[in-house]
Amino acid sequence: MKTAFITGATSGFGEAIAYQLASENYRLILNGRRTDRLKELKEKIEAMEQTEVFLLPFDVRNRDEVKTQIESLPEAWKTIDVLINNAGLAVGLQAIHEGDIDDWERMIDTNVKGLLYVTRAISPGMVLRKKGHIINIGSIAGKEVYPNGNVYCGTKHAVDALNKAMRIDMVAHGIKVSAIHPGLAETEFSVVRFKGDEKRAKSVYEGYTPLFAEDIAELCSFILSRPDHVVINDLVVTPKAQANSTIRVNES
Ligand code: NDP
Ligand code: 8X3
Repeated sequence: MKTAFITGATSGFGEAIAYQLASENYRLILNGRRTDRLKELKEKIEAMEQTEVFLLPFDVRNRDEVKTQIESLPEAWKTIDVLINNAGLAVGLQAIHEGDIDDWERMIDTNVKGLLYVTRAISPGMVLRKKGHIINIGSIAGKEVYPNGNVYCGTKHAVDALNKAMRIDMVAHGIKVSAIHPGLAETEFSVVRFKGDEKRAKSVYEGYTPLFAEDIAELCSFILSRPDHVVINDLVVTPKAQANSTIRVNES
């Protein structure tokens, strides 16, 4: 039975990936900051599937906490086969001269530094075992930039670069590295971006069918289920109504 470690499993993609991989008999180590949600998820998954869930709540921005929490995993949970670097967020949507620097720090600390801290703690074990698969959740915002997306796009371009860099560093150790770059997907992403403004968040997904978290979970499953000799490097996925970061049509 393989073990997958998922960051940001309390909602959206991370939660859907947890259900998907549980249904495929992975044992799961689930991370996020909201422990109540993690506990609920563990109960639901263990009731539905023949698998085990270990909860490891921490804030990926806290360098010391990331290291000590991952080091504290019981022996039976230390062999991590799959790391899904998913925790991330956008905060704010403002022109560069009007942006809130605290928002910028949150995005950079979570999306870039947090992903690095977790990868630094988990990848040495994969290298030792010469086995493992890292999936980085990037974004279409890591492939293109769009008005007022400045710093979020910057962080996701960094994830794109790190995904390529990790694959170069890991190839000699037999570890696969893949990325999924989704376009517009209805999760809690926009509620977080617009700081709890549910109405504004909902309006982002009106007039067309967006991606759903389950779509991304299925892609994860596809990437992980390729034969050993095959690596999906990079996967960009949008809703049918979206051509790129700036062109999106209404569907009637
Ligand atoms: P959600 O807001 O639904 O989920 C984000 C998850 O990240 C939550 O579980 C949250 O958990 C976790 N998280 C955020 N900050 C931290 C932190 N500091 N430490 C630990 N966990 C954290 O959004 P999505 O599911 O949509 O987002 C998942 C990833 O997908 C992100 O990297 C996002 O940038 C990316 N993405 C999203 C797209 C979209 O349109 N939805 C499109 C492209 C990419 P908690 O708050 O409990 O800590
Ligand atoms: C989320 C997709 O287009 O809102 O990464 O940046 S987008």
